[in-house]
Amino acid sequence: MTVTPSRHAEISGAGFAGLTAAIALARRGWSVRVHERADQLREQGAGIVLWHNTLKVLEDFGLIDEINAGSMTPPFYETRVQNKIVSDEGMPGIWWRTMTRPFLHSVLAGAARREGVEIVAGSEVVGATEEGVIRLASGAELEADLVVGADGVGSSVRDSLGIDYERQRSRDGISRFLVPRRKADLQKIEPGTDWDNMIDFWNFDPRVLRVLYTPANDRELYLALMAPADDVEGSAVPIDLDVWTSIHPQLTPVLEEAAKVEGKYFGYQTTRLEEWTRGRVALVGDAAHAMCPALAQGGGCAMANAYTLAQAASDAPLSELPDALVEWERLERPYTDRCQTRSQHYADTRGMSQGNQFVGENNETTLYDPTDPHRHDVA
Ligand code: 5PR
Repeated sequence: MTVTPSRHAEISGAGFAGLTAAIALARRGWSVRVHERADQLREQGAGIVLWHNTLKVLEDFGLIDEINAGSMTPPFYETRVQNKIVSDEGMPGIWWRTMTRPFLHSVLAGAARREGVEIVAGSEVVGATEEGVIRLASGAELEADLVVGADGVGSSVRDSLGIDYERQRSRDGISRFLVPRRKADLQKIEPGTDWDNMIDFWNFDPRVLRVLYTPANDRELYLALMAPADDVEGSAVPIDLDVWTSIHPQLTPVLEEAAKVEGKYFGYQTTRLEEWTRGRVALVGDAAHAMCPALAQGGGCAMANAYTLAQAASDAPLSELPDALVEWERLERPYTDRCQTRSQHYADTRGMSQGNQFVGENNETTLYDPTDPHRHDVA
C-alpha cells in the first residue's frame, strides 16, 4: 500500500460511494473530510443486494465478518410470472449477500471513523472548481488535492462544473420498503414455500404490478414494488393496499406492513455524463452514473468505482493527478457504461420477468474484481 501522508481529499456526500472513497483514501494515507448535507448521518433507503465486485472491496477493508453477521444469502433467486415459478437461480460461483441499506451504511460509517475520516453532517457542498476548491452553503471554501463528488443524482458538484449529461427515462418505477419478515404468516398462505428465497413476482394481467421480495436478514424484508408511472393507484405511496393485495394475495401479510410505511416512488432512469472528471474533481455513484436497478448494480458500481478512484489518485504524483483521473475513467468507465445499458434494457423491456438473467455478459459487473491489480492486463 502506498502511504502518502500529505494528501488531502474533500468529499461531498456520505452515501455508499462517498464513504467507500473515504475509507479507501484514508487507508492509503490521505487525510479525508466527508460533507453530508443531511443533519444526521443515516441512510434512508430500504434494502440492497451486493455482489462479488462490492464484497471484494469490503473484504479488502476487513469488513466481511461484520457484513456477514448482519446480512444473508438467499438460497435461490426465484422469478415468478402470475405466481408461477419460471426460474430458480442458485447462481453457483457467484458471491452475493442481501442486507438493509441502513445496516450497510452503519458498517461503512463506522469503518470510515476508525480510519480517521472526518465526517461533517449538516454541511452542504454547493460547488467545486477544477483546481480542487469546494464551496459550502455557508460560503466557506476549502482546498484539496482531490475533490470527490459523491452527491447523488442531483449532484451540485457536477452541475457547478458545467458537466453535461443525458437522462433517459423508462415507463416504470419503484417504491421500496423495509418490513418485518412475517414468515409464519406467509407460510400459512403458501405452506410449501420457505420464504427465504429472493423472489421476483411479476404480474402482467390484469395489471402490471411487480413485487421484488428480498429477505435482508432474520428479521427484515426488503420489498420493492414496481408499477408504471402512469398507474396512479399502483404508484401511490403509501401504497394502495387493496390494489396490491388483489394482484399479489399471497403477499398480504407483508403488503399490510408496507402500507404502514412512508416511502417515495422513483421513476427508473439512466444518467450518462460527458465526462466523470474535471481537473482535480472526480464524480462517483449516482452523481456520475445513476442507473436502473434491474441488475442490482447501482450501489455496486458506485462502490467499485469509488475504490478504484482512490487507487488511481493514490498511485499518481500529485502534479499529475488530473491526468490520472482521466486515465481512471478511461479504464473503469466502460464496465459501468455497459451495465447501465443492460439495466436500462431490462427496465424498458421488463425482461427480468423471463428469469435466468444472472448468466453470461450480465454478470460482467457482478464478477468484476476492483481489488485485482491485474484486472486490466491484456490476455
Ligand atoms: N433488483 C433489485 C432491486 O432492488 C430493484 C430491481 C431489481 C435488487 C429495485 O430497486 O428491477 O427494480 C428493479
